[in-house]
Amino acid sequence: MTVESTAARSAARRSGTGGKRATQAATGGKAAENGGAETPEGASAQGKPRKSAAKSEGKAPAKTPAKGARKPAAKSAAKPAAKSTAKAASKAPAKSGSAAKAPAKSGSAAKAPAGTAARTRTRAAGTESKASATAGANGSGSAEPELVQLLTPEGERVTHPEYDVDLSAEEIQGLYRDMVLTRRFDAEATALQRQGELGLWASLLGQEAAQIGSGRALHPDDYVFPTYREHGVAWCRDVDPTMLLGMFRGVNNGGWDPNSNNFHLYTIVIGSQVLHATGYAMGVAKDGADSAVIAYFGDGASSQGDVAEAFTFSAVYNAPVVFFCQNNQWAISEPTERQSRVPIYQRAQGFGFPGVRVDGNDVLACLAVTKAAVERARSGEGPMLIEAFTYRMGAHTTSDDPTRYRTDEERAAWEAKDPIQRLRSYLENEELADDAFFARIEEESEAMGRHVREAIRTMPDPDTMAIFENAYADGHALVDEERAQFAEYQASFATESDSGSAAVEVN
Ligand SMILES: Cc1ncc(C[n+]2csc(CCOP(=O)(O)OP(=O)(O)O)c2C)c(N)n1
Ligand SMILES: [Mg+2]
Repeated sequence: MTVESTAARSAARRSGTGGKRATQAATGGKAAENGGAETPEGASAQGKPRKSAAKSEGKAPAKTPAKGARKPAAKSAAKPAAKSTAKAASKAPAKSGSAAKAPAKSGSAAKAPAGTAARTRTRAAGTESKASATAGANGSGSAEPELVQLLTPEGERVTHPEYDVDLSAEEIQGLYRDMVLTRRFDAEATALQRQGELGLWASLLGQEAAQIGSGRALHPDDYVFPTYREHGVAWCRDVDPTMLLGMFRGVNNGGWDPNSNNFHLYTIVIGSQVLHATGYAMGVAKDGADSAVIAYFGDGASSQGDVAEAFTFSAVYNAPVVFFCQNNQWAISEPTERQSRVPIYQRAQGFGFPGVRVDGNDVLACLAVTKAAVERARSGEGPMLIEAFTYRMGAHTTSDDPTRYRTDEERAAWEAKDPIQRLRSYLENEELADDAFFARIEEESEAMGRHVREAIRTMPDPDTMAIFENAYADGHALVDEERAQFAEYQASFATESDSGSAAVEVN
């Protein structure tokens, strides 16, 4: 496990900005305070229209705008008259200092291969600059690949030669609404865990764009295989958010019927759902159906044998499956550098299908790339790997303490690339949404919070004997024995008043 020194941690904490701005963006109310903030490095790497675009191997249908061109605002929609007052704030000068000065000290650097220390520093400063990434973890001396991006961290619309989306203002507003409500649901669930209402929660904070962008690219008849963090994708599949809480409260084994929304149950066994998705996709192909399958997994899961097997089978059988890897930079306390010597998306090449890295904090880019990948799968062109380059802003789960292994500077650098604030800046700058819209979303977000709290507190406890159900389809002698033992144990708690004798009344 990577544990940095106490001194480095306190230095980092002193100069960090903490999680305040992300929370503000979540509620929409003060989100403008976060607008446009970016580290100098981030600004130079990502903050201007692209001169060149990532050369992805995924040959998706291109709408081919002029290379590097600034994109005109979204297509027709009733433009709100009033400019949001947040606009000025969103042009605030970059708040940067701490990230640049951050002591990029990590206990792992000393033990890591030569390239790793340089890369860790690069990441801690929040830059994806080519120069510093050259000595990257892959050790090959090749430059860090660019991301497919359609919206810069400052909220400026840019183009890409291979991927694009053409959305109305209402559709873009819809993506914003999805992300804000998902974040609010997630924040509520985290709070409920802290109040003892849930046993555990795995937050998606920071990964909203990756999940909403990819989730909204799917058709109803496509099938989704999630991990345990895909709350935003579940939202896109119309799974009742409160259903997601049951398993984390320990009152059911999943909570929803996967076939109602084509959204499989959450999977905790890392990477296993990627194989399930591949098998399912092979079945779809055998049926001659024209739907696609998408498997979500993390950077850590990419090291699992299951994922490699899934890649092999999907390639050989040309299965209609999209592998959507959310590289949130950490697998609990292990950084991505410990998972792969090459960028994750490049692994696809060795298996014989295309891979592409997309800015996972850019909802438009995630939508465009996933749309292209599922179309490709549907039309019989086989699998594709998407690496959504993003960041887990919170802890791995509520049982984790990320201050043990990562710096506040790293988190702050990613906070400046917040997916919700970025889209808000775009909506405001292009006058695609007015104050009334943001106020409505804020109200809806509050209502969502109330609904979730109410739902969890009134969620019925299961019959404790139900734990023995569904272990074997036809029953099993050992389970029968354990059931009997447990029933006896439960009965031992019966009070005298339960049995109706010698009850003593106390006034
Ligand atoms: C097969 C298996 N091994 C180990 C674990 C313990 N574990 C739970 S989450 C996790 C890290 C997963 O990281 P990543 O795939 O990057 O997903 P993230 O949590 O970052 O979304 C591990 C090792 C597990 N659940 N299953
Ligand atoms: Mg991860």
